[in-house]
Amino acid sequence: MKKILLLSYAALLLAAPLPAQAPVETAAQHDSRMQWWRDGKFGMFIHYGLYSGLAGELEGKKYDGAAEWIQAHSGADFDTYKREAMPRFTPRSGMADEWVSLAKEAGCTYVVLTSRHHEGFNLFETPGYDFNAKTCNGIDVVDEYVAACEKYGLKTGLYFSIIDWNHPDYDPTGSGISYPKGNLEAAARGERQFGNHDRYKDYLLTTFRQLLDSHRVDLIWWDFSQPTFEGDAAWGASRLMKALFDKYPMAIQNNRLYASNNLQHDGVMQPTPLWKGDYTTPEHYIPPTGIDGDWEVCQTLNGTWGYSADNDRWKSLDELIRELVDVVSRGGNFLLNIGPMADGTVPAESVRLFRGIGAWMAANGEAVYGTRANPFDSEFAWGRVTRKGPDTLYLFLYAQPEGGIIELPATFAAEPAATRLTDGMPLRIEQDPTTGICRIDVSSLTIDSPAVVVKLSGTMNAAE
Ligand code: FHN
Repeated sequence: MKKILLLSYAALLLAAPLPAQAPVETAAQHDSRMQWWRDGKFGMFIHYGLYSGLAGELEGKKYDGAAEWIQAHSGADFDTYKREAMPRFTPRSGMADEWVSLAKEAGCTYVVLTSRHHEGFNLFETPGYDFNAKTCNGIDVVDEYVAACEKYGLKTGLYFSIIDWNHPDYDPTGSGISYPKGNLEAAARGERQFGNHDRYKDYLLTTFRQLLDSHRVDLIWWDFSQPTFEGDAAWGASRLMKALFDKYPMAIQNNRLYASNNLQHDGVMQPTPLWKGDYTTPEHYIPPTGIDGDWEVCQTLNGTWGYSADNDRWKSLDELIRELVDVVSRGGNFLLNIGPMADGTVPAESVRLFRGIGAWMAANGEAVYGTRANPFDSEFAWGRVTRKGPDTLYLFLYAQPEGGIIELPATFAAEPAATRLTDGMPLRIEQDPTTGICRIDVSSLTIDSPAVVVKLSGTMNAAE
């Protein structure tokens, strides 16, 4: 595979002066590389960094909203931020095992940990740059995390912030992204420099290579770009992508080395062209009709990615399970976040919710893993649909349909069978070839979970 990719790179470079972007591969090679991710469906996102110790409070002032943005929201300069945050950040050996074990229990098939967030603090050893957890706290958090993913058999994802509010060469002026006011003022006083953004891009590539050389990854979650600040001009995107695929040709990457409407909360999001990344990343938003191509919704449990001590706006278990089903039935993946505390402890409510999802997934995961989107033209008032191969549908009942009868605009080559997924209880089903309607009597089912699943086995005839 790697030889094919490298030859493809060579062909690309010879054929056009364009920088090498994402892998040049056939559709079949792309499908093979994406297979585990497309089938895996459900991942855990982990936001852990210096901000976790601050927990939404800095210099005695509380900041609502995204706790991992507290330096930008407070305007603290680098020295103030380090002075306040470092003593409160107390990573504990063994915490990563707890995170990944919880992900496994919840039914996640992959995990994505912030290896570095916008504060620029690396959770892995970065020789030549001391602002990292190994130097400061004696623990390479990413080392322990990758080992835990291996131990529990989950795919290893790493989030890699390309934004860096504290690196001396990072130049925020091109990005228009919120930047710690204190650092701008320090630069005005000549106490810090930026503007040599090319040197920052070199640092970014060096640091990314250090990450890859010491840790095996299956997925990179870049974050994030703006229309005015993206790609090679902002980050040296081609070099970063090449570094990834030279080392791990089967790895997967998201689309955020380039700007995209990830934060859009209405309408139809644009799919990602493959040279910009492998999938689109709607955030805190479930596209009502999905997105063409591969896509993944990232979502929090309570509105903030990093740990916030005062935030108790937790979602309900039912709400989260239905979000998972909504996403998967529309053809997407669901990446659900935890924000561990200062020492890596997972907040009790996060543990409860993930375990609750795990209990539902243990009984119904067959209807999620390895499935593809609802094959029908629209959704149904009673719930959602997924499809597995040519001859299996899964119907997720959020509520009883009118009259206790599900009507599907489908007929089947032979007599189909319908059963309750959890125990195989048979349900009455009939199809009417003249009307093209299949009816399933679900009146006997009690809707005693966020989604009760009916398995429909039969080879669907092509839609008339
Ligand atoms: O700025 C980050 C934010 O802190 C968080 O990491 C999210 C997760 O998708 N990404 C960026 C906002 O889009």
